[in-house]
Amino acid sequence: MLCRFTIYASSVAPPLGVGYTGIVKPEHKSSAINRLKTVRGHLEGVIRMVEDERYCPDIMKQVSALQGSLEGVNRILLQNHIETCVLDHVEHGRSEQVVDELLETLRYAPGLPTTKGP
Ligand SMILES: [Cu+2]
Repeated sequence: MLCRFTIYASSVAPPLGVGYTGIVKPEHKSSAINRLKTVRGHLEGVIRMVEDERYCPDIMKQVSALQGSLEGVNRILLQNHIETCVLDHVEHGRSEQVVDELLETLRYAPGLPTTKGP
């Protein structure tokens, strides 16, 4: 796997994500894109529902389905991130930073534990 760090003009290591383009496994990329395109089509339908003044709970049900679909995209991205970027950062001696970033990233993945208490 190629490291995709770009050259950073400093002797100080940049924050994670700065100068880093990310690494996307082809299967995760196609899965995320396909799901996002499905969401886009679904969203157009929900917009039409609002324009047509459909029954509110019916619209809310569709919005909830969209949220679930988007959370699925985030799960794919999280899996990809762990399998690629996180391992890459660990290999480059940035374990402590990547753990902090990962705990922050988990906030975007509902249903998974976070560092925040109840
Ligand atoms: Cu990543």
